[in-house]
Amino acid sequence: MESTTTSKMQKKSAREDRYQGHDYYQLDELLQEDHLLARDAVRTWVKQEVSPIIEDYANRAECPYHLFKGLAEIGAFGPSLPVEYGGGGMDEIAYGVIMQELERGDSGIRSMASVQGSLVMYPIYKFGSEEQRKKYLPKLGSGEFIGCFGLTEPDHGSNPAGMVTNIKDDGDAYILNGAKMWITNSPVADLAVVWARDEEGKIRGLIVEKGMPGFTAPEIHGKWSLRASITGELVFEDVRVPKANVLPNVNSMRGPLSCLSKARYGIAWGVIGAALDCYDSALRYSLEREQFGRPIAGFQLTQKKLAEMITEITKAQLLTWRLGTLANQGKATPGQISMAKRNNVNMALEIAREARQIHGGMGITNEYPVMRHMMNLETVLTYEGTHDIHLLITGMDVTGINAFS
Ligand code: TGC
Ligand code: FAD
Repeated sequence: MESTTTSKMQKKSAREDRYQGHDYYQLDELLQEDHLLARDAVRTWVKQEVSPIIEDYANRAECPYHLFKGLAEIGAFGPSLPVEYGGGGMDEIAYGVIMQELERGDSGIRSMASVQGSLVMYPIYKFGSEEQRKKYLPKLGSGEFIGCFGLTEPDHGSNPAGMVTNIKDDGDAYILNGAKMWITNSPVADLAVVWARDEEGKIRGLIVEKGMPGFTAPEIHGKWSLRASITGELVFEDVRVPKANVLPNVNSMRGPLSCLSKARYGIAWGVIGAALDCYDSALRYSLEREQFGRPIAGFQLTQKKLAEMITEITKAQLLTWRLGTLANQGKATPGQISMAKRNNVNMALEIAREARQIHGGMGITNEYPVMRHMMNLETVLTYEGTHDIHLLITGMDVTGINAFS
């Protein structure tokens, strides 16, 4: 027989989402009306579509990819790409606040949007031919097609330039061989933007479509993190990819790395959402939970945690707002983006851990969002360049010396 506690917790897993946002430094005054409108629309959508189901999907390690269409409708795919190419025609700060609200719901939901917009639509827009743009971008922007991005390989993660996936010329096509690992959305994707080495050793980008003979995308199981996001491999065994599917305007690592810059920028904003959700939950819980005859929020040690959380969130918000302003002017450097990604993900992870402590034993349950955010953020700390790789990027930027190899 099901215990009362279990059934109560399962019912409560579709918890009420009481999040209202926190703006300690009145940073909303730095945002334009269209940013606030976009932010509030996505916040409402997350409350309606994500919060009621996310604990359940994460618990079952299942991806709610029925949300793809809704994400498209709220303009989450390529918010800063031109409208005629399936984007939202907004600026980089709008892109940032949208990612923040999505990741407030779940890092995996933000991942869906990051991959589709910044890692699939962006390279096709930036490096593709006009025919490729017209063929793929509207369908990706509307959520009719799901895309994925294949850079990481089993033996080349932090060092993607070492990739061994390769193409060989075969008349009107290339023959693609190799494998990619840890690819978000690959098992459900209609197409993959794949990076491979050509016979001259140059890095080329290809659009590989589902159903091409020799192409498979098996799912990776057993993740304790990003459980509501689907991850897989990409396996290529003599796949014949028409030359029309090769991105014509890129032939070096600058191509995939510039896509990463776009996505890392979105993550720097996104994780503030996860941090805010943890802070929000911890603040509310600490005011409601009593021990020793008073709310635990009244103890100095709890206040230290909460005060430090909102301080770090505010610093991260200021960092991303400035980064967004630079990005709008076309001046944000890869080094600045690395600094923001590294700082903000670490900040969010630390806040999730502190928030978990404030919730005591309840903090490990799915009645509160903190443990899910905490587990998700372990992935976010690693993908799109690990915490240490971003430190080395900053180190190289300030010293001029490469400490990678
Ligand atoms: P390096 O020699 O430094 O640079 C090669 C060329 O690229 C340029 N460049 C960049 N351009 C734009 N944005 C960036 N971030 C750039 N970084 C470098 C650079 O100026 C140069 O241009 P040119 O014209 O002189 O050729 O390249 P390297 O191969 O030595 O790279 C070094 C390193 C370690 C920084 C790089 O490999 C790296 O960032 N490694 C981390 C790997 C990584 O982040 N992988 C992410 C995979 S995708 C993913 O995780 C998706 S998760 C999605 C989700 O679910 O949200
Ligand atoms: P490694 O590179 O093997 O690193 C292991 C450890 O060694 C790390 O701590 C790292 O910091 C450290 N290290 C490595 N080199 C150095 C060095 N020079 N100096 C000091 N320390 C070093 N990739 C994609 O292409 N597309 C995707 O959609 C995608 N989605 C992902 C989704 C998930 C859930 C996960 C977990 C990963 C995803 N990735 C994706 C891959 C991700 O980008 C890589 O996991 C990441 O770049 C690290 O590579 P690795 O796992 O091979 O670790």
